[in-house]
Amino acid sequence: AQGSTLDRDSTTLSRHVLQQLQSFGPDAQDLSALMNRIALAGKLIARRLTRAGLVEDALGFTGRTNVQGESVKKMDIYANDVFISVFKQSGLVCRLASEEMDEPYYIPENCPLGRYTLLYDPIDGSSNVDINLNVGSIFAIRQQQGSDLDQTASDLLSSGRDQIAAGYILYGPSTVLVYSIGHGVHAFTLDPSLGEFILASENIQIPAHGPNYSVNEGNFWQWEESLRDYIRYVHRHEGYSARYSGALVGDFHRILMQGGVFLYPGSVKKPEGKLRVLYESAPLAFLAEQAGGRASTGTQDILDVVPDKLHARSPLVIGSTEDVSLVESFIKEG
Ligand code: AHM
Ligand code: MG
Repeated sequence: AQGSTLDRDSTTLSRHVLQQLQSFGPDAQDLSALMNRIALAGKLIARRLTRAGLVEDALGFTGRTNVQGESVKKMDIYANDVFISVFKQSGLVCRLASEEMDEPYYIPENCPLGRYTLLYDPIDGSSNVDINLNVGSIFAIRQQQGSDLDQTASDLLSSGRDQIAAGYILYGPSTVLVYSIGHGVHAFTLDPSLGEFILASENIQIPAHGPNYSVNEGNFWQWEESLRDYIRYVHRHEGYSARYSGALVGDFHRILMQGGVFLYPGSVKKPEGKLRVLYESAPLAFLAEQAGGRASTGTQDILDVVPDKLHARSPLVIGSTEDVSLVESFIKEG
């Protein structure tokens, strides 16, 4: 028994990525280095969050608003800078694009040779930070297309099928990193005493149907009638559980592990909804499909959406295949 515990503890994230890549791909060294850097970012952010109530300048707002007009929190900026900092001198990433930056950030010493772009939401669900509830970071890796010498980053406006890796870090009671490089979805738990992410579940499959439905029903009267009909359907049928934390990563993690559906639909006034395609919806859609689930705008697969700008939004319906299809069937009829 001791042997198997040791074997499990020895399956670290970096070993896992290397094993995957030995069997599946040529860019092994690069992707393994990228994942190690992302893991380091996760550890740094987790450490800061754990102490947020104790250290000065960790909680509350900066007084600034971001490109989307949202108030920026100190933790948003800290986490945004962590990702930039861990990729400096990596030689791999020339550009980073995030929710907190109007334009992509170029790391001059990595350009133009750095072949990858990191897209990320440094702290997703940041309204949870000040009340000590779970938040997450979302990331996607894309291969840079062309030289982008004029720094327009126009090659990023392409579909989610161009992602080569995606994942998230969930800062909950424990810190969990979930990733896919296109060969299944795997979850790791941070062992703080080792400072390593240790394999927790391999090849996760979303059940075809699940009990959870996760949506901000406070928006009920702002939705199209067809969507309200779906909610009415849920209310009239047994077996559903409402679960909504206000942090997408946590809500999606529940759906990934237990099945069901998460929705952030458009409203009559904001048909695009709230969530951003490139660094929120598309990375999670990549994971959902890799886990045998689905992600849709309601009328189209999220991975087929081609954003028209860096911070473009789209409605999101994600989770178990049967539950996503049910939502789509209401939208189609409406
Ligand atoms: P954020 O990245 O600015 O925190 O916004 C995204 C978050 C998601 O985590 C969450 O699902 C959603 O916004 C909650 O929005 P609402 O409060 O409108 O329900
Ligand atoms: Mg977000």
